Amino acid sequence: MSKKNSVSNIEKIKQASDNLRGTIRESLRDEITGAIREDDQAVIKFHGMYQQDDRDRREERAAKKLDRLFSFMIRLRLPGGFVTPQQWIAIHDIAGENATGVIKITTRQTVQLHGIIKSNIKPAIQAFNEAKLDSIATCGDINRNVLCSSHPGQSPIHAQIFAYADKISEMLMPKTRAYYEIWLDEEKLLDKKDEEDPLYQDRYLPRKFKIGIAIPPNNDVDVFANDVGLIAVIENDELKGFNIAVGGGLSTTHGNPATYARLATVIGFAGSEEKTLKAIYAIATIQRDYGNRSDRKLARLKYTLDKYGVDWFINELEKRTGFALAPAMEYSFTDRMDYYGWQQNAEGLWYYTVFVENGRILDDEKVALKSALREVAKTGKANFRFTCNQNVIISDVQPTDKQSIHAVLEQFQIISHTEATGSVRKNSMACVAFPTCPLALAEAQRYLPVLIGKIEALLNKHALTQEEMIIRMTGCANGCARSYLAEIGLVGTAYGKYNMHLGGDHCGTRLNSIYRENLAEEEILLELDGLFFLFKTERNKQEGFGDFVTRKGLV
Ligand code: SRM
Ligand code: SF4
Repeated sequence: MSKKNSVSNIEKIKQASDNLRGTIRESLRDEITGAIREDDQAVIKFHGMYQQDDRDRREERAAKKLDRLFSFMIRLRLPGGFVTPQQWIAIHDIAGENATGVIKITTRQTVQLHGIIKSNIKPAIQAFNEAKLDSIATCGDINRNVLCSSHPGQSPIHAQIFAYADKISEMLMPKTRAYYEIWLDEEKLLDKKDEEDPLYQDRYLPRKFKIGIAIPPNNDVDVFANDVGLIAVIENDELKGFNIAVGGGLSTTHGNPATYARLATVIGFAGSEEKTLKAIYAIATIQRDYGNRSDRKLARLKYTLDKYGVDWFINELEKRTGFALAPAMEYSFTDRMDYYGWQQNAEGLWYYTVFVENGRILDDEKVALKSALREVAKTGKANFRFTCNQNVIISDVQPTDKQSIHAVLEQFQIISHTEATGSVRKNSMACVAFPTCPLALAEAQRYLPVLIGKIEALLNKHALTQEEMIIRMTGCANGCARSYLAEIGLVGTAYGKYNMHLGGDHCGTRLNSIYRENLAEEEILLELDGLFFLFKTERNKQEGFGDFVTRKGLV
């Protein structure tokens, strides 16, 4: 049968899964292996978990004729990336008791815990539940964690806009009780009608579905990388509504020219909450009904949009919502960086943004970040907000408590750690890659810190250390650290080899393009040395690196 006419295997698994139950219970009971059954590996994603194995130990274990060292990663659902101090302590403890101990902040404003063995998944989920945390729908063919610009000082109405992340997440949650039955021992549903799902039905979406909300002028969420991007339109501190952008997505596949990164297209403006939510829901239904269900490489909304055309899409959206979007309102982005250090919002509350290299919260030889953040949480005087740049904001601190929180941060050298870090490192991001990501071709988060050190030496040589250059690295072409939106993007092609992409802009409105292929470290540094020299000598005043290479036609 031709690939074109047949649905993919994952589609069959979803439909046969009894609303995402699969045989997960049986898989969990099987003590012979640390893995779960193959079909369940697809189903469990909808519960926010991935089966993985330690890739560093594959060879050694294969030589000993041992099974791979299986474990699971759990990703939390945190719309807008917000947790209370009590929830922070719970995450800290669960990471220590059931996982590797590292709390990994993701590029989509949530956290992942890795290395959870099969028998520890249920205790971990139950402990999360006690802290009012869940991992529902953070993976799988469904709406994922909803992003929102994280810096409360950005706008006096930040809280009002931020609330949309939660509303959208709730609206697009699956109706199945599978998560509650399997992990939280809720009684089995007798009447399946109670979980009928008009949105997802029994086939869910053709692919993952991502939504982000940006509050201009900061595009910290990289709004155009989402299937649906909302851009808040604010006039005189009043929320007028949202520009709606559709069809963003970054992933490509090496050697498959049919795949491409695409920025979302702004299709209009929704001037009320009702219209905004209705439009988002309808967009999800269009993707459900028209998305490609045979080739998963071409199943994201961006391909649906390009296949049928933007005009068709707008028409279809109008049919489904019963109203037309208004013409898009003006907006402008100037930035997408985190505002490190102390900031204050319009209500006078204080926020401290801590630099977390590649989102890895742990105590290491450089800084005891994990202990410090637990100490802060123990005071009960600050919330925590994750940013899409993989950092954490100690937030909502009353002016009267600022000094005591500052003292904790000083005691653990978090202030000096954040202040002493150079701007290029502070703006860099890497995805997880080895040893847990099964798709990694090259290192990313374990290697970028070392490479940045060498790039810093080059910047120093060319007197460019103050530049706010955005460098991002991913271990494969999926682009999880949004490397295609970096000024310098390094995309893994093989172990130790990267494609170099150049020319993204500073605010995430231009994709970069490939400059050189399959470079090893030495070649990367050699190329950058030459480019930095040109940049230093031929740039226009105030011109960013990405704009420079684009103007010069270097890519
Ligand atoms: Fe991603 C798959 C990690 C953000 C595009 N991503 C994966 C998996 C789950 C590998 C897998 O399928 O087994 C990685 C788990 C590694 C591990 O060991 O933890 C993984 N992705 C991540 C995270 C943790 C990177 C990070 O270091 O922060 C990010 C988690 C986000 C979250 O909290 O939900 C992460 N992934 C992204 C982004 C960035 C974004 O959304 O802003 C992208 C590009 C944007 C996009 O979606 O187009 C991204 N990840 C992918 C893709 C390609 C999807 C596609 O359209 O083809 C895959 C592979 C897949 O789905 O088949 C993938
Ligand atoms: Fe894994 Fe590739 Fe995503 Fe990196 S970009 S986490 S290597 S899937």
